Amino acid sequence: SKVIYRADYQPPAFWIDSVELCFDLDPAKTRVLNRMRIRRNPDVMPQPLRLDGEELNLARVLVGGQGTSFKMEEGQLVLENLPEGNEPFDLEIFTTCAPAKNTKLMGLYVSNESFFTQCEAEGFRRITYFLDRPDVMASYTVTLRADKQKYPVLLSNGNLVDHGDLEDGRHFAKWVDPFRKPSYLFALVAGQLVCREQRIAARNGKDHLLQVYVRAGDLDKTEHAMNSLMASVAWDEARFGLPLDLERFMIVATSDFNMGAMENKGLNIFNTKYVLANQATATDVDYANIESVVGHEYFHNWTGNRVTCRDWFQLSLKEGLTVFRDQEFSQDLAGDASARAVKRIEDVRVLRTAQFPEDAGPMAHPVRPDQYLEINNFYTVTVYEKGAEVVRMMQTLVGREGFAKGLSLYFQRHDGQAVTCDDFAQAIADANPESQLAQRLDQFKRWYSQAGTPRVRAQTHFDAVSGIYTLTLTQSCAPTPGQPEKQPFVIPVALGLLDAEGRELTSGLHVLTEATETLTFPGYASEPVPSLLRGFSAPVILDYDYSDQQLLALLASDTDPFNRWEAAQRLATGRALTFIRTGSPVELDAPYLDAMRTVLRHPTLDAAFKELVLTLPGETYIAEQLDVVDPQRIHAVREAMREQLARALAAEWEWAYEAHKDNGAYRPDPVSSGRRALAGMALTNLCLAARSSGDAVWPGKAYQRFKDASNMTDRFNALAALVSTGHPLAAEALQRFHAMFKGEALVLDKWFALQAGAPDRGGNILPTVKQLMVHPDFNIRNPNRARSVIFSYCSANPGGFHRADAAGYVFWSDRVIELDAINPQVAARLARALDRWKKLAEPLRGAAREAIARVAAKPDLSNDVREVVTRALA
Ligand code: BAL
Ligand code: ZN
Repeated sequence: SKVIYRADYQPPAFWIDSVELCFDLDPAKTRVLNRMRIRRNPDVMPQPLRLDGEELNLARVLVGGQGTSFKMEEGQLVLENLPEGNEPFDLEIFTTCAPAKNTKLMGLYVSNESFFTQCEAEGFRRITYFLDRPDVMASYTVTLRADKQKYPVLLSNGNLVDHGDLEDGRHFAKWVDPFRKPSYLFALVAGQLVCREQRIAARNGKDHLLQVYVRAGDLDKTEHAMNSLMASVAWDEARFGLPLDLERFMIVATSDFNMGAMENKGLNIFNTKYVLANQATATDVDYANIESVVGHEYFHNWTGNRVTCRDWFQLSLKEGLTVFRDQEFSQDLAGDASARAVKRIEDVRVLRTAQFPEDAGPMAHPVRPDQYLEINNFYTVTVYEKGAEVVRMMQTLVGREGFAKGLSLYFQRHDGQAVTCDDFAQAIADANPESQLAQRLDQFKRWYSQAGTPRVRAQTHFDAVSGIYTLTLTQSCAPTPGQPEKQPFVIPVALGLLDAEGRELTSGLHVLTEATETLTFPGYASEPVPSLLRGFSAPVILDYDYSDQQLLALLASDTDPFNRWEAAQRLATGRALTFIRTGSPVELDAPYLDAMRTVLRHPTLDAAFKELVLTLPGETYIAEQLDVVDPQRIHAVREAMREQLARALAAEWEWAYEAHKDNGAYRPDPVSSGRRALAGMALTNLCLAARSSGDAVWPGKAYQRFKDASNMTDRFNALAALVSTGHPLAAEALQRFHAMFKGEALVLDKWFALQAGAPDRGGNILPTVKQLMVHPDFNIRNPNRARSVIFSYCSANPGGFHRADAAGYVFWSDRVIELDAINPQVAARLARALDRWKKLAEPLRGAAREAIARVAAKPDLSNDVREVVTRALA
């Protein structure tokens, strides 16, 4: 295993024009016959053919129907005696593999007695020997043969061209994909599945068949996924003129899946978590996630599949762009400006709590990385979410119309090709030659090459005599691994100025390109209030010494809803940091509490927006603002702030609960889910206030609601209110919940996660987590279940995880090592939980280092985990 560098990219020495795959499916031993039509790449010096393969048993290799000599080198099958010249030739490879033993869930594996595949990034090589790289695009014909009773449904990419019975109770299906594709988009599914079908007519009148396949018994949970798919098809046509190019589009759900979902051409394979929903089992958040992931995978059909990546360093070409597209899709579906802003705030929250720490830690990498040991480690929030922000900035710079034009040019130029991030940026710029993007394209592309989160420091000055207001913006970016110095970025800064009464005086977009720039605004009688980085117009940290007065003014009346929310975040963060740094008692002041009260009672603000404003910044976000981190102290301060908000606003919470608790028939739309979110938050606050007063009424009401709720959102929120406030009724409610949803794996995941993520009281969570791991329903091999317990504790419960006795870290290192032997991808994700160990206060810092070193010292680690721990210790 060695480090791969972007600079070393070489085009392939051979092309594979077509592939005929024939599978005899059997869990213990599946036979794979692979017939390829291959030719030399005339642009590359003649050299041997090196095919990737992993954990395969090779039975036979034929060239032009004849046996041939071959050798194995570094796991690759090397063929030297191939026909010379540029004529195509046939290569036939016969291998077997063992899907039932495949616990990595990469390549061909068995889940619930069905077969599934996962080939991105490098899983196809676990199915057959191949040029397993995205710039080799071939036409696929796939024949599946299997026992008909056990595997009645046989699916692969494209169109079903033939099927029928065979001897011995077996049957077959033959699929032809009309589009050339890279191997990572190959898929097959075989098993006992049922499906929901929908026929749709596209704008051009063409007929399409949409299908959602699930296990029998889950069909009543497929309506929302199907609706989301239909909405996705309509949206991509309407917004970008991109039609569905397939006669048949299938989604299949599996409960064993490393990622969220996979965009295989015409045969998307999904984690059940992002398909299955009905009101009894799924929350509003689940519904929203399903909509966005179904959209995401569908949008890949153009951005990823029709135009794919030249190499894996270009991953953000498809991922950043497709995340941007799914974010826009969700916003467009959400409706009005307020609902759009709510979605934007949620996206920014993810970016700041997950990506900013990544960008400041040992795994920091550019949106287009320069090197990797294991590509699976680079399916990151940087490549995805920061990549989406980079695309969003392009849209901001060229405008919505200009961006759509740029995307059209991109497809006009590159349809059917494997290309680079440069090609994408060039197309957007070329379609908008007058734009600031086009004029500063090279500088803009530093967003692809430079890691780290830029800081923009704002300083303002008001000259009362001349009436001139000046705003000075200074950008910088801290060093990241391998990048000691950074050049200035192109930073679109949307801004506005308000007067003392909150009226907007001016607004606009300033594109910051120099290290420092000063803007002057003449003609003001009094000092305006600046509203900076509206809508979070760039993925940067904005440093500005806002006064409380300014923040209260922005919260009350900024025309930009994002910055209204941001003002509340700043008010809360500033207070939390003061309590943490000074150790002074947590006492929230009247102006802050009054402002929160006003928001909660506000006559026109939406419930969803109120819920976001009243949610305190997360512990991880607060930790990022500190140089030295004591997670338990952060947790204690945040909890104390929460409790004060609960008590001081008790009357308002009661009003909020009563006013939002009843919502009629369940619908997961933004308005009613916002109301449920606020009602749930109110209930938690009322239980929290009851804890200090000893009052039993609200916990009783929460328990009652938990029992009576007609949907999972209300039921789970009530349960969480009891669990998170540590009320004695929680135990009973948890037991009841488990009994109610015994057969519902995704609901049990919630049950596990709620307990593993609960606020720590005197060190009780780690023992709880250990108990959960011996529960009969726990299974470490199932990624969703492992995440629900182990990740909920190690990655999402800092107060419980960072224990002074280091027992959390010992648990972590044991689990990383245990998981690595089963599923390196999942293990490497868990390994990231200690990314920010260098910031921890002693003795945590030393203990964390020791735990990482303990993992690193283990022989035979996967590349996945080795890369993470090596970088952490560097
Ligand atoms: N391509 C991997 C899963 C996704 O991003 O859609
Ligand atoms: Zn994706």
